[in-house]
Amino acid sequence: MLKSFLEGLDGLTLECNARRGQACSLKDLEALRVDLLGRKGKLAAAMGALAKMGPEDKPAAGKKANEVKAALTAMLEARQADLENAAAGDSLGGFDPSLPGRRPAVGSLHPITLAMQEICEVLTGLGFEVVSGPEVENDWHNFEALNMPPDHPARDMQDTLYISDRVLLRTHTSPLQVRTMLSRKPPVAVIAPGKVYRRDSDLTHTPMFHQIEGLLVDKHVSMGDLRGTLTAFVRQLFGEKTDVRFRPSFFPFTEPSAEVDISCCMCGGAGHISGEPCRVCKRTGWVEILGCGMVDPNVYRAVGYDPESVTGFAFGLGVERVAMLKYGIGDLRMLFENDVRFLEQFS
Ligand code: 2NL
Repeated sequence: MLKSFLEGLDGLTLECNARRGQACSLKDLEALRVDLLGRKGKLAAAMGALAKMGPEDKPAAGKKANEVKAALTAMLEARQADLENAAAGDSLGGFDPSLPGRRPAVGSLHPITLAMQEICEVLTGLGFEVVSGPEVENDWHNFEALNMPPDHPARDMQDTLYISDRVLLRTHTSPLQVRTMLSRKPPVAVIAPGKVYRRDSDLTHTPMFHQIEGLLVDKHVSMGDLRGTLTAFVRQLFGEKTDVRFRPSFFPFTEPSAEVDISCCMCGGAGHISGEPCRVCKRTGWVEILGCGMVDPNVYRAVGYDPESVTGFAFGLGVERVAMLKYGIGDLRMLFENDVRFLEQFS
């Protein structure tokens, strides 16, 4: 009799513990309290058995009944406190499930990629088509076809990264244009963006850098076309107010050749900013932006074009230089260190 009475009370404790977690409102909890502790509840029913017990069992049974009543009351009160806190917005130790989630960190494009994309967008808008090809090249596509004979100084081991006697890492993207001319008849209007490699490494040179070259070959292409095309290009890239000047220069693969300067985008061509000398253009008001020229007839001969019936222009520019000018980056090394604090400014 006593044993089953005590077991029944333990069962009541277990039941209360299980059911209080399922009570999700104060109303649910009150219903549970009435079911267990109410006047006609399960504990009251157990107490009915206590009255019928003999005097030898009554003290132990009564003591247990009081303990269970206290335990049930405490459990229900704890659950009530939880539910009241939840209603006040402070459930689960300050966790507020209605707050927005944390956004995962989102990366950004590298400034070189950004500059590359922007340059290609302007040039494709002017009618050029993007071509690509191998970074490992042979001597003929990289030098010979470009009017750079075997004794040309640029072929020196000092300047070029050779893989073997005749195989090398391309030193410019011109071999892409050579390959295009070999596989297509004129007219040709292509741009060749990509990585290029030189045996050079200091404050202002990296062994790998990025270049974009352009080539237009057709009948009756003139130096005036070159000037107009490149002026339109740099004005779209650096702003319509940009001044442009062409200086005579030399490249083995073009004749005549020129270098193009634009009015300094830092100081607006003044050479100084509020009295201080401009560090971008070194007080000259101009910055060099690309090299260009009319394609040398020897290049046409190498690729099987008739130099008597076609003319064309070509140009090349360094992407790192454009990125530094456009985004005001003062140090080339910033572009290669991959410091996240630098890179995340381009998102
Ligand atoms: C520079 C100068 C230049 C070219 C690249 C070229 C390509 C072919 C034929 C003729 Cl297939 N020319 N490319 C021409 C003039 C200049 O680049 O300063 N680049 C950073």
